Amino acid sequence: MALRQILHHPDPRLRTRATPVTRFDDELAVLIEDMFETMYDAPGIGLAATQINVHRRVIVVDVSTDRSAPLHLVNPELVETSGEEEMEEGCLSVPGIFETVRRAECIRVRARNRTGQTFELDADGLLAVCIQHEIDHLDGKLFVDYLSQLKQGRIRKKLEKEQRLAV
Ligand code: GNR
Ligand code: NI
Repeated sequence: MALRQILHHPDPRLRTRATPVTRFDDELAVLIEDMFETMYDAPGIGLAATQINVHRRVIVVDVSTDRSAPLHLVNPELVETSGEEEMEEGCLSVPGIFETVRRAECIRVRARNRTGQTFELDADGLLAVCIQHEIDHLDGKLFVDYLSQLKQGRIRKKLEKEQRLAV
């Protein structure tokens, strides 16, 4: 197992559209293990492979407070959504920024597990928000994209400045 480095906005690699997984092999199992380790270490409630510069459609999620609900989804697809909900979001790739985003309240997601078996999952609340946030990452999208241009500009400047100071 290994910790992987998380890319930070405005890194252009976060804008990559991930491609579907076709081989359910040991390399995939290792990727998923590393993603859990990296997510728990951060700590965060979700992580998309995009964030560690692996452009394959894989996400991990655990919205519990005691690491008791790990979920991994390979090639996740929203098959149904309903309602609307606003929640304050953060992102490990946009550190220190927390803003309200409107998303679907209830979702049904279809995905495969690490051995390639298909399953469906119904989610609402924080889990539904988190899964939508992670699927966005796989499409090269960040939660800040939903904010006004003014806010997006301020956030970009703040993070660019922090990254200049960090080197
Ligand atoms: O740790 C995270 N918390 C969070 C809070 C509200 C909405 C979404 C999230 S996901 C985030 C981890 C992350 O960046 N995943 O991509
Ligand atoms: Ni994120």
